[in-house]
Amino acid sequence: MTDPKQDAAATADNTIQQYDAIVIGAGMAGMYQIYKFQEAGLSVRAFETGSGVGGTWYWNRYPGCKFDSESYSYGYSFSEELLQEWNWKEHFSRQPDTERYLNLVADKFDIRKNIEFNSRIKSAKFDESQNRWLIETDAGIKASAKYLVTGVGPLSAHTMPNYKGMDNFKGGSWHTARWPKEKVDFTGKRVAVIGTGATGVQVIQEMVNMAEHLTVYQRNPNWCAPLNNGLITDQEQTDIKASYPEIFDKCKQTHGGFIHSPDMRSVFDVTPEERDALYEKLYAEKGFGIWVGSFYDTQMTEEANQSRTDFIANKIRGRINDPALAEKLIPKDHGFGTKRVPLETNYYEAYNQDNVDLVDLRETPIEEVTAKGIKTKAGELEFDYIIYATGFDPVTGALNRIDITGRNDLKLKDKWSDGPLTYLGLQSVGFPNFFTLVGPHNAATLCNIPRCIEQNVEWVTDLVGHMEKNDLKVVEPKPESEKSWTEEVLAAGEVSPFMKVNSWLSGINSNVPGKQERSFQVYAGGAPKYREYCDTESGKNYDGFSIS
Ligand code: NA7
Repeated sequence: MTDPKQDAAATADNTIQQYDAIVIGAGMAGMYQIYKFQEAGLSVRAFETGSGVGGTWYWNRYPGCKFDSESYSYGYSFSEELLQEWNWKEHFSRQPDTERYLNLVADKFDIRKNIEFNSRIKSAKFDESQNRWLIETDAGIKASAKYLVTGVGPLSAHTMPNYKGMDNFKGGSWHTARWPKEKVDFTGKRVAVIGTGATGVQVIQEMVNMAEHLTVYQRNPNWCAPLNNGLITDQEQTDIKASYPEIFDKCKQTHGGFIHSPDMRSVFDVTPEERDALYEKLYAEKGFGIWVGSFYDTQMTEEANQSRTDFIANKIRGRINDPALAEKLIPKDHGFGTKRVPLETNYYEAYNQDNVDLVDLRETPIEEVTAKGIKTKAGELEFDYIIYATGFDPVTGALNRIDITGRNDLKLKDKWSDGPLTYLGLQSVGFPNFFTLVGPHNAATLCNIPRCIEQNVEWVTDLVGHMEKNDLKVVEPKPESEKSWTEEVLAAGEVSPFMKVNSWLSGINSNVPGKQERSFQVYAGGAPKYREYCDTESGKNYDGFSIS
């Protein structure tokens, strides 16, 4: 292993810091990777753009930002002491509490000392003569390491629309993922929110009670379902703490790492009354049950999904006073659950309030943003604030924003220009000793993410341990491994409902050149199957990799 001091002295350019491993990002993946490398005795340095830990839970500080997974299924599972020490306040934790939790983790496991904050890595290049990665930050910091691990997040590269005149707006304006740290007072203000994905839905339902007037600009509606959040009572807290092993065991067995598992009956094997009774029950329960806990085939075929889609459409109709408005909020081009389902609290009821208007961008597209507001062909509306809840350049987006160069000057961006090519969504040929946690083609992106983060990190740490123990220098996938994994990803995608509609899950972002076509960015075969592939690979001594 590298002794940073000795190596720094040995290198010709002693301004280059030397480590065993560099981690990009100090979100939940990066933090756990730092901890595992520390535990393994490696010297590690993480570079993080933000001024604090948390990644997603650092940047997304908009009102209403919270988990859609049950809090106790989302936190780290690796430390029993941490599990017993931390009290989740709500069944679905809000961002401020989650950020506090992640800061506690950073302090408790002493990882902050190994993080360079306010540092964006702009380039990473593999030096074939040394078998080491050289990174450089925006601020000109240079560092070299044997291993480079990315924890950049699948939804961190936020995207703005390309409307004419956006810079001319004189009011306050920002993307939800760059919400100001200081409190903004919306009392008496006119606010516009553009975008109605999971983020837009969360911010709209809070903003309606904060602003004097709210105008929602919706391009396509999403199917939303109730979150049914609540405070965790003392008794529930005790029960949760006593049942963590069962909670995590359950998550391990389900397709997406959630605590909800499908009803193994076919929707066609039950009477319409039994069918609707299950939908009613799930609609009244907490979290994603209505999405992933329904009849198993509702997530498999359009025919099976139809009754659930009709059920939800009727729920929406029942919650909105104006029937014409309700129809605008009901998706007509895809079935329930074929995109990421936003969970909500009184979202539909918000549209019954006098201080809320919906602008349907399919009828009246935005022509330009003016100094005072937003102009469509129906006229100009004036605002004090414009909030962009317009999503992210998915999965490869954050990696593409770094200039990553492997062997023979091959750029990762170029290699993946027609779609990612990976082995297990963790490595790519030509990029030795380089690992992408929650990367493209990885099951973690379609998962209750921390559950899959822990699997990714532990697997990478084991492989690095194997390298160190056997004094090995480089690891990269064999071309045939990459080929067969990529085929496996495509095959799983072909039958996945998520790949049949446009959303970030199918790789679409209308604001990013080159992301207008659906592409297979995620492994849709499920977390258990993915884990099995990874375990098989390590079980056969990493036979799918070239290691030297
Ligand atoms: P999403 O789910 O990608 O949603 C983005 C929203 O912004 C969606 O309603 C888009 O409409 C809308 N959008 C994007 N670009 C534009 C432009 N140019 N004009 C108008 N509207 C636009 O991102 P979220 O942040 O809500 O959620 C991301 C994930 O984070 C979520 O799934 C959770 O897992 C956490 P569209 O549907 O494309 O018509």
